[in-house]
Amino acid sequence: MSEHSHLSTHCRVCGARIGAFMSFGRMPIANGFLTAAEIADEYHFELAPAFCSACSMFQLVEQPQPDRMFHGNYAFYSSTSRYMQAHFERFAQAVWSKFLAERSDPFVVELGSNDGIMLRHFQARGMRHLGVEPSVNVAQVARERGIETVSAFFGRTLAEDVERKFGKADAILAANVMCHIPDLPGVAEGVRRLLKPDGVFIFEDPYLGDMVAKTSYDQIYDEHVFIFSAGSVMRAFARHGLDLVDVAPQKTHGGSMRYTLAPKGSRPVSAAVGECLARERNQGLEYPETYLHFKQNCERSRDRLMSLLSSLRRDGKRIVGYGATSKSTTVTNYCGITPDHVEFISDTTPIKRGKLSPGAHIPVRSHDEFARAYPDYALLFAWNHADEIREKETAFLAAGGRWIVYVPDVEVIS
Ligand code: DWN
Ligand code: ZN
Repeated sequence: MSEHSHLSTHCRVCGARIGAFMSFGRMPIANGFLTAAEIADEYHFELAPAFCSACSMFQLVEQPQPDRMFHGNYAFYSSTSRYMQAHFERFAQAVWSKFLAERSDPFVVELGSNDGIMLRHFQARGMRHLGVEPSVNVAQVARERGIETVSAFFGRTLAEDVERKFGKADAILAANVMCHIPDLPGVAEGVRRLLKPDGVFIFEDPYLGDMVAKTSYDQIYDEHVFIFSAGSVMRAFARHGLDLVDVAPQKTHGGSMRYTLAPKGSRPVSAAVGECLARERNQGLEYPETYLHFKQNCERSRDRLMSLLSSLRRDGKRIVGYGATSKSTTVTNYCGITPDHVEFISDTTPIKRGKLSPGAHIPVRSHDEFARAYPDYALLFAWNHADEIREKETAFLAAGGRWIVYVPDVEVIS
């Protein structure tokens, strides 16, 4: 903890003192795509993770103010991936059949409902539903689809408002949202108040076990103030009268975990919870030394990636990035990737195109530009969508193109 001891604070969950075990350096907002004129005012903060040895919560020491990250120009629209659309349809179906089908007039709330990718399946059943989404542009897309959405940050006060207006919820859902909210105790309290005594709270987020096993350090960026494990989730919510009753690993976002919580004592705890906790102990997720090892793995990954990119460029090869992901902001800025290494990043999201990537200032261009003159190498920043992307990019391979990946290892694949 020594070299970053100036970066210390208190655990957001249990209040114990925590210190950063490493720093990724000064970082911009991960989704802060910008124009050349905006470079001079680009905001930076120090991206440094810490592990709380008291409650085992993995968290950022410093996080920018939420309204710097989630606002009227939030650049990530959930529905950009076909796989994710299918995933959320399955998620909604599973919640419906397991918890809601037998109930009369159930009410479901989703925190961070984005463009309505999951709630639309409840709306299609004519169910009472409410999305809570602070980024007004994506919330507007949901509303246009007829999905009832409020643009606000969820917490105790909003939970009370929702309860007054709609009554208590049978299910509260959240996908890739809980790990974004610094006031986890406030949200847990809001959830406990809004949930019916026999209700369930189900959320999923990138999983610490996968991140450590795969050295996928690019899950660490401003928005992800926490990276959860079953152990840390169980302890954090027990403080607010919620039991962790089930866990289920997910393939999404490079390895996620779905957690099911319920008011204390209201449901049996599945065997999967105990098994997962045992796996986490074996993996060392509860021990601070694990994170010193993780730090060394990050440094090794960075050095290998940079030596590969530099040597390819020395040989005159063209390299283009694929997917201007939030994750890529950590990779480009931590590793020192510049427009000299990566000519541009191809991305299908209209709001990102024509802009520069945060910090590294690599131009973001349309997929058409990628396809117009295939580069020699594509650096797969959207590695979590690898199956979907490789399936549709067969022409790139046929033209002699190669993929560069860095999770779990730095590799060239064809
Ligand atoms: O937690 C979060 C996760 C769920 O989503 C948020 N904080 C923000 C976001 O993270 P991300 O930006 O790393 O997510 P993705 O899904 O890895 O981003 C994929 C990017 O790649 C998008 O900008 C769309 C783009 N893309 C593309 O250009 N062609 C994606 C696919 C599948 C493609 O074929
Ligand atoms: Zn703690």
